[in-house]
This record gives sequence, structure tokens and C-alpha cells, in this order.
Amino acid sequence: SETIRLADYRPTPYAITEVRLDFRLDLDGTRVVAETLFRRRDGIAAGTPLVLDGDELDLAEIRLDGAPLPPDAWTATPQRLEVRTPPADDFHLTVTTWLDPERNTKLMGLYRTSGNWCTQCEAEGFRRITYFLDRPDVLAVYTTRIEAPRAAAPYLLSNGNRIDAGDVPGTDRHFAVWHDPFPKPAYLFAMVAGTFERIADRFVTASGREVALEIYVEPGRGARTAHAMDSLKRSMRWDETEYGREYDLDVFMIVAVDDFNMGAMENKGLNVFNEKYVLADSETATDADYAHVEGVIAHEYFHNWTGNRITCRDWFQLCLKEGLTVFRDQDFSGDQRSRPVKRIADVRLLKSHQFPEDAGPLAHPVRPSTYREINNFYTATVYEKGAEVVRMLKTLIGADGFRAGMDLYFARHDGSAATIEDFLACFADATGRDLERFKLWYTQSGTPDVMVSTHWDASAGRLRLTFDQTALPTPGQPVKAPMVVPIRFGLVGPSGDDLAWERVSGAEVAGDVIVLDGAHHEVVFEGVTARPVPSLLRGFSAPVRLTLGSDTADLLHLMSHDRDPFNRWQAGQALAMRALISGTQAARTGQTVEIDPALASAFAAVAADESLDTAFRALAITLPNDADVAREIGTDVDPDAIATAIEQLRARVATAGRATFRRIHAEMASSGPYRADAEAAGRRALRNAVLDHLVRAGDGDLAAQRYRQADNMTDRLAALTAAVTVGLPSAEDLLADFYQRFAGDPLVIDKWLMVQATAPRAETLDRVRALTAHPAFAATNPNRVRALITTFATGNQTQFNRADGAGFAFVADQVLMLDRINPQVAARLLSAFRSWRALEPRRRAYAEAELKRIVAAPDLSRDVADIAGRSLE
Ligand code: HT7
Ligand code: ZN
Repeated sequence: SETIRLADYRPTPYAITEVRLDFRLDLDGTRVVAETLFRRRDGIAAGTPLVLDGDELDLAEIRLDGAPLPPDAWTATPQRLEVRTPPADDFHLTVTTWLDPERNTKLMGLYRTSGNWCTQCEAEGFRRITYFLDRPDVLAVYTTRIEAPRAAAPYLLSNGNRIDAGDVPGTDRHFAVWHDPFPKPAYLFAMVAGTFERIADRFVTASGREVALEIYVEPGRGARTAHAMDSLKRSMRWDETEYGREYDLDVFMIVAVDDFNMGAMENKGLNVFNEKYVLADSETATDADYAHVEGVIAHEYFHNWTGNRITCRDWFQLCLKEGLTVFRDQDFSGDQRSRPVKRIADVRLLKSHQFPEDAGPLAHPVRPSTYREINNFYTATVYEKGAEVVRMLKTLIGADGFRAGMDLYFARHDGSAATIEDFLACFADATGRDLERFKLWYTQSGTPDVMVSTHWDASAGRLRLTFDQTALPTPGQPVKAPMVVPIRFGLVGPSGDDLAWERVSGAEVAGDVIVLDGAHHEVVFEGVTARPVPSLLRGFSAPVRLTLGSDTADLLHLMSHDRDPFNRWQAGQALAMRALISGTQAARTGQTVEIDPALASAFAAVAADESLDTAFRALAITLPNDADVAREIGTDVDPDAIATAIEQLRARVATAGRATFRRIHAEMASSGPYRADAEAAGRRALRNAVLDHLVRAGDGDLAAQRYRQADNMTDRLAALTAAVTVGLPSAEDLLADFYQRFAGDPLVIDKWLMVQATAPRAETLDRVRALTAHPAFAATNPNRVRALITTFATGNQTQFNRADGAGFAFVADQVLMLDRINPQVAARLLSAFRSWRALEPRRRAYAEAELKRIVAAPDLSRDVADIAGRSLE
């Protein structure tokens, strides 16, 4: 299929200034009349053909300036409409299309979900509604009329402000008209109609304007929206205080739906959400779910400025809105709870999702330069690495420079479609810093490796740090240039305090940041009064792989003393990782390795350190998982050997810490009724982290007991997961109880599916296969597919990567089946194969055979063909 290239970007010959849409919804189909006002752009020859995008469209009628067009003046296929010689500079095209939302299982364009009508237009879904210039640099003002049977759709919603509504005389139908005064690209259009429970609130902006806030959910679920509404109000206030940005319409609406391809969608004034990111109460949502709801609500709200008012010139610039908005939502969430805990969670996500992507066949720059299917570029690289790049920019220019650059960005580009060059120019102009080399972060793929060696000269009080930066080739980029890498650091002294120095030379050092911008640097600190342990990359200040030859004693020192909590956590993980890598090597040859008792007891010590935040202690005693170890090993990976090494280390840590863990388990028990706040959530996190260790150390009964006593989902699910993962005798009873309690609540049943899909046991594949026929599962619902099948493929290292290839064969079958229903969901599932080349030869051969089987299958979607093809390149 056709490759789209950034270098080929050209503006459209015609602009669209206004769109009038008329949706006539009926139970057996929908008629859409789209009246679009085109204007020929300056410098374009009169009569230049007008070519519009379509996708599976059924055209009923076409008129130009109100009159039917002669048959020889236009051609149309379901994918394209061409008007040969448009007659004037300005003209109206009126196009009528017929849609069948009921049969739209791709969930792009207009579709039905739980009896309601709903649209999803990003990235290229609007062309499934009508023929259009469906690209983000075509901004227009929309007026939308919706008409539907009142009984089927009491609520009729679209972008902007509602300007009219009423009954259609003599019928059982009603209508509403919405007008959005802000010019927007088609991907931000939305229309929703149906039966909902509506929860209303209000927000008064900093300048005193009142905004109506409305959340629409399935009837009966309204009580579960309190946290979402509260998160929305906090997000609105935060954007005012941190960025000086107010909301701009009279109403902000969120609609929660059950069938949804992604997390949520930032349509102007009418966000549509996967209900997973709206609904939360203590009985059905974990503390992690609460945090996700808050983060996604904030993310979509923040898009109103970073994405909607300033949008992307083309889809290559996707990170312009996504990376920046993820950066903003991460910062917001850091402000709401513990900043270090949030940072650790974000870095874990980056390392588990983005690093493998950047190290495999699907690697691409934060701003790609080619694509075949844009839906395949909503990736961890664009989102998570894109956020890291904005974070580094802020680190380099400081908080004030960053805010000045953002202010300039809003001032220059409000109401238009921008590029990464436009964005960077604002920071360069606001601060005077040259960002030319920094821009490589947007254009060069792959994770840089930074090797550090340390030389301490006690007599001279001099520390020399040598940095070498390299990067492996990635698809299409055989040779890499050195990047700008900000390394936040401290020199940790014997007492644990940071040591001062008198002079430093060899690289730019601004405050506590060393800025590398070449392949090799020697940074020399002079006037250091005691032997320092360098703490480098504090707060994970750059998305690089840092290799530091520190010895175990230095890492133990950082683990217990570093004043940077991120690096305290990191030191513990690095120590555990070393033990796991040697344990894996030993397991492959049938040996066991001795685990340093100091390491095993260091985890109990950090668990017991009351000077630390409870949520942080929970993270600090959570050992790296098998995907972490596989990523670190990188080649010739044997997941079974890794699992053996992890079991051994866990057993040692659990045994060494048993007494401490039991004490903490008792101390962290809650005394009063359930509370959702950060402090209570931190106690639950720590208690459940020690529970996991205790269950592995033989206290299996504790899991069943905790499950039965639980008064909230966090505790209940932690106990169930421990029981199922370890394979306790009680596991089956607990699973049955869980199903009984929550049958009829699909979001909770997703957890039940996930727990089973992740069990690291040989029977799991058969169980997952059987669950695909369970009444609670539906291949048409992306949440169900992700809970069962994607979780199996991405969250169960030993069983997806089974040595007999059966895990790969199952997932490949599912990909082919799902491709007929929903190509986006199928393609995402297929990307679980992205690290196949890192496997040991036997597994690698099985994975390759399955990828080849997929590539050879007839009638593949562009989505799946693209991922499978690139995976094999
Ligand atoms: N901007 C949105 C990305 C998106 C999407 C959402 C729902 C369904 C299909 C979609 N394709 C792309 C979500 C966000 O990043 O905010
Ligand atoms: Zn987004």
C-alpha cells in the first residue's frame, strides 16, 4: 500500500471555511447531508480538481451550489470523490451519504454502542461519515443538526454550544442544533445520541465565566462519576494556574461508552471516553484505576489548548499534541499525589513499552517521516518518549524559559495547525538557546546508550566522569548522531548528603544538570572533600540507557541514602537486575546462583524505612518482572530461565524479609472505613506489596483471608492476583467468587479475565482459549479483547513465548480473526510480537513463522499488513 511521506507535504488547493452537517438517525440507518463551503487558495489555478477523501462511503446525492452536478463533472468511489473543474473561487458542495452504524465494527466514523450512536474521527474517521478534506490542516467552523427518534435518543450532542432544539412536528422525533465557533479539523468533530444518565456540575473560570460540566454515562452508573468530575475540575484549575489557560466554551461534556478503540478522545467540547477511564468507585475500581481516570481526564482536557486550539499541520506532527499533552498530564498528576511515585510509574511505563519498541523492528522517530497507516503511530514512542522530549526541553531551559516558550507558542499559533519546528522556534526565541541539535530527539529513533566510567583521585579531591554516547541502528537509520542528553546528578557523600565541588570542566554543567551533546565527554569535578558516589540521571532526566560500573556497595549506598527518590528506587532495581541476569545465566545451565544476603535484606530495610512515603516503599520492594529482565538481556532471551531466576530471587527476598513483611502487613491494616486519598492508597499499596512477598514465602492462607475481608477492589484484586499467580489451592474458589460477585459489570469482569490471562502456568493458554467462548467475552468489544488476549500476549512472558510456539499461533489466529472485525485492535495485538528477534533461536523461528503466516493471509487490513510487514523487515 501507499507510503505517505512528510517530505511530500503540500497544503490543499482548497480551504474549507464552513461545514453544515445534518444527521438523520434511524434505527435502520443514518442519512448525512454535509454542506461544505470551499474556497480556492491563493495561487491555485481556477478549475483545479477538488479531490475529497472517503472510506467505505455510500453516496446518495451530490449538488454544487444547490444544483445537481452533471454526471461528467464528477466521479466517486467509496474511497474518493472528485469534482473535475469546480466553477468558482467559492462554492458549496452538498453531499448526501447513507451510513450503517450498526454494522460499523471498526468503531471509526459513526457507530452504535449499547444502543447509542457515537462518532470517532481521529485520525481519519470523518471520511467514513462524508467525503471531506480529512486532514488536520483543514480547519472549519461546524454547525451540526441531529434528528432522531426521541425514545431511542433523548440526548443529542455535538461540539460547541447548543443553539436550537425541539420536536419535529407530527412525528415521534426531535432535533438539536449545535454550533462550534472555534475552527477545527475534522478529526475533532463528534456527535453522540442516545440514552444516558447525565451528571451536571459547574466550574467558574479564573476570569469569572461559568462553564457547565456534564458527564453522560449508562443509566445507573452516575454514582461512579464523582472522581471523574472532581478530576475534571482540578484539571481545569491546574491549566489556569500552571499555563494561564482557561476553558473557552459554555459547556464541557464527557460521554462514557463501552465500545471504544482507545482510552478517550478530545473532541472539542465533547470528549468521548472509554468508560474504563470515567467510572470509579471503591468496590469496582483499584487505586491504580483512580489514578488512570484522573490522568486521562486531565489529558483530554489539556488537549483543549495543546491539540485543539493549536492542532497539528499533518499526522507526522502527532507528537506535537500527544507528547506535549502527556507531559502536561504527568506533571498534573505529579502535583496531585507523590511526585517521585508518579515519576517512577511513568518511567516504568516508558521502559516497558517504549524501550522495546525503540529496540525492535517497529522503532520510529518521535516524529516519523513516513507511514502507511497512521493508526499504527499512536505509539509509546509518540506519546511517552514524546513527553520525555518535552521534559528534557524544560530541564535544559529551566521552568521560566519553558513557560515563556509555551506562552509564545499559544500567542503565535492559537487557532492554527503547527509543526515541531514551530514549537521549537518558540523556545529558541523565548530563551535564546540554539535547539538545532536537540531537534534530533524528534527525528532520530532508538534509545541512546550512555556508558559512564568514574575515576576518583582522593589526594587531589578530583572526580572524573567519562561519558560515551552511542546508539544502535534502527530501521531506516543505520548511523546515529550524538544527542543532547541532560544528566541530572548529585555526588553522594559518605553520610548520604550531596557533596559540593569547587570547579567543574569538560561539558556544560548548569546547576545540577550535566549537558552532553557529543559522543564523548570527560567531566572533571575538583575540590570534592570526600569520596563521592555519583548519582546520575536523577529523576530519569533523559530517556537513555545508562550503564554505570558502580559496585554493589555503591548501589546499596544509593539505595539507602540518595536524596533523589527516583535514584534510590533505581539503585534497588539495578541491584536486583544484576542478580536476575546472573540467575538467568545459571538457570540456562541448570545451576543456581548464590544471592547476596545483603541484597535480600536491603529490600526489607527499605520496606521498613518509615522516613519514606508508603507508596514509594511499595515500589521499592517490587522486583523487576520478567519483561524487564528480558529487555535488559536483549538477545537470545529464554523466558523460562528468566522466570526461574525471578522465582529464586523472590523467594530469597521473601524469606529474608518475612518477619519485617509480616509486621508491616499488620501495621498497614486500615482501622476505619475505606478512604480513597493518597495516604490510604499508599498504605494499601505497601500492604499489598508485602502480601505478594509473604504469599511466596509460604503464607498462602493470607491471600484467601485478605480476599474475603476486602472492602475495596484494590485489596480484593491484589489478593486474587497473588493467589492465582502463585497457584494457591484457594485460587479457583476465589476466581469463582469474583465472577459471581461482579457478573454483569463488564469493567470488573475485565479484571477477572486479566488475572487469568497473566497466570504464568502451562494451563493458561487452554484457559484463555476457553474464555474466548465465555459469555462475558465479546471479540467486538476492544476492552474485552485487550483484557483477555492482549494481556496474554503482552503480560504473560512465559506463556505467550511458550517453547512450543503455541502461544504465538493462538495470538496470530486471534489477530486474523479480529482483523475482520476491527483492524486497529488487531494491529495493536499484533505488535506484541515486536521483540521476537530478541528470543532464543527456537522461539524466534516459531514467531517468525506466525508473522509470515499473517503476511501471507488474504485481504489483510492496511493496519495489520503494515505491522506484520515492518515486523519482518
Ligand atoms: N487523541 C486520541 C487518539 C486517538 C483515538 C482515540 C479513540 C479512538 C481512536 C483513536 N485514534 C487516535 C486520544 C488521546 O491521545 O488523547
Ligand atoms: Zn492525547
